[in-house]
Amino acid sequence: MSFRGRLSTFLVLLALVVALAVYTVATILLPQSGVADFTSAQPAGAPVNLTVQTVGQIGFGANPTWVSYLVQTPGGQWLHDTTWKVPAHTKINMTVHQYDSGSPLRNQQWGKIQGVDGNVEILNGKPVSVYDSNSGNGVGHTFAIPTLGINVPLVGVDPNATNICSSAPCGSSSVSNTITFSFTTPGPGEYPWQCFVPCGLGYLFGNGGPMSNSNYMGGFLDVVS
Ligand SMILES: [Cu+2]
Repeated sequence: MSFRGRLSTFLVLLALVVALAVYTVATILLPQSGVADFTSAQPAGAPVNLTVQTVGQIGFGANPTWVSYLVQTPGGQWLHDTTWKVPAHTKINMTVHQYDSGSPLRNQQWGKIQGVDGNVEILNGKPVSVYDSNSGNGVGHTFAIPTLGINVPLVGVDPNATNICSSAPCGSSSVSNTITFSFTTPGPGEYPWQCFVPCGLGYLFGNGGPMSNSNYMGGFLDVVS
């Protein structure tokens, strides 16, 4: 084989190795984008466990400094995806791991837990029906589904903690608050959900960037029969 032939063979093989390495890193180490499908996660009619996390900066992708939600698939993988497919007329037991710091709410109404079972959230093991965001660490984000009347404030972590997560997916080594609540899905349809805290730092009134692009601070509950 000529030198040029060997060189081109070498370059093709090198490209394959590089592509394989990039693919491996992308598929194993980084959260995937895809469909978070909970329709067959549990037996039909059984409650669905839906676990998400909210992070102060996602740490990867096109906008690594943006705040974001991530969702955990039934298989345990974290996805950067805010459209969640769930069965109709089914209880959803939702867990939010909140890793971001907070601030007082612009509208104290968002501190009231509404539209979920008992109108309470369980914040680190304690039931809360109204959170006073002028106290403690304030509120980092909210989880709201306006068409279902759901509003849940996600309390902020200590901004002075030394172990604030700076890159998702965040884990138990980072400071967090755990918020759980339950609600029952209605009939089939697309139900938009969003955060109401203007958390798009650096954008006009905090409502640009992650607040006005999909897959960060808003998404859809894709309810199917
Ligand atoms: Cu937010």
